[in-house]
Amino acid sequence: MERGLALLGLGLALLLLAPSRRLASAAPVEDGLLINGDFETAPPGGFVKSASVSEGAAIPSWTINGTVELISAGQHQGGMILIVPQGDHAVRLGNDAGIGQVVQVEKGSEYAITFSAARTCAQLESLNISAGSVSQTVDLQTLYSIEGWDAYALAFQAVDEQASIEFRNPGMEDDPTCGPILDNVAIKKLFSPDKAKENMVINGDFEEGPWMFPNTSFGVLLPTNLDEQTSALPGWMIESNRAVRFVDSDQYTVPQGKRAIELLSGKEGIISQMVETTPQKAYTLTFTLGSAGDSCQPPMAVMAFAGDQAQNFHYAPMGNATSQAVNVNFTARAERTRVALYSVYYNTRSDDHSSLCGPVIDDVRVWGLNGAAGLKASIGLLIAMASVIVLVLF
Ligand SMILES: [Ca+2]
Repeated sequence: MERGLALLGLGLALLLLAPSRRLASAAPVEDGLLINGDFETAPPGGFVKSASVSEGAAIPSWTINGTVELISAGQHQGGMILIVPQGDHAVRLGNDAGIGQVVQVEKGSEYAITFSAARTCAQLESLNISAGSVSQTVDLQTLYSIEGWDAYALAFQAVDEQASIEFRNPGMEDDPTCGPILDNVAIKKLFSPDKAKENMVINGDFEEGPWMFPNTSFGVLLPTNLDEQTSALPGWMIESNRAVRFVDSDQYTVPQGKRAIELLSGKEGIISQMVETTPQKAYTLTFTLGSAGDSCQPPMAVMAFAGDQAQNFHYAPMGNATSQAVNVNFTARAERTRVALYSVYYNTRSDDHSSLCGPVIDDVRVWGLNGAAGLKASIGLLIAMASVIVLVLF
């Protein structure tokens, strides 16, 4: 009898333990759209077609705080049609209102959040994003594309097994319906690529970065990020107050691989990296300078900094090429050397003068000139091949 009770107790204990164990071992979030990250899942009562602000309306999979409204494509407000970046629905955040979702993550790992945002009618519109280790406010004043919305990305480090991702409108407008619009929220776990043996630049080919939806045509903007440890573009910092654009080969002309960076904002969009160097040693910085194939109006040029050298390069490819290789020689003065690039001009597209564009950069490398091991290796290979030929012939 006692044994029976003990077994019953054990069974109950196991039953009670089971759900919490399952919760603790929940799989981390997968790369891509968050659950209902596009706000296309209908709320319990269905989508309501009206411009009225619905206080506390339920939005599946999201928790909301303050006045958050589900808006529909084609919805009017005053004399303006509200912009829905993707599909038929998005949300608009009222004064001091927020929306959030908790995701399972791997503690210590870095993640990038990609989202689309549009402004409505406020004078100074911005969106605050907090997740894990970061809280950052993205300024929505500068419109980079004529569509009226842009995709942005920023990174955070997971400080726990769960991360609460929250978007908040920090504004306090007289008209509470003048808040930013949010859509298409996605996540991607970031990997920092290993440093290649003969290239001191990490992620110099820009192949690692935030999530990009395959069918969005405007790339992803990377706003200011002065923390090289937690960057949506691993290894790189985005200096100054404007964004650069992460582009992919589905929509743009990319010099190498699948991804590259388009420098959009003149001197206000600088990307930089501190690379390891040996003092007094000679190095060369090389990169590919190209056109994104987005009808960007010339002239296009890039200013490149490497240590104490600064040089600008005009985009002038040979023949039908869409990119050219350029290099800057420098002597390192310290154990870390800053490499930085920005666009010399403020360019816009020839087909619409409102969308910002600029030169594309890719395949950034820094290597030591003294120990040109790569060159030695290829010479060695050539000698070896010549010897084989000589042996075969004679
Ligand atoms: Ca690339």
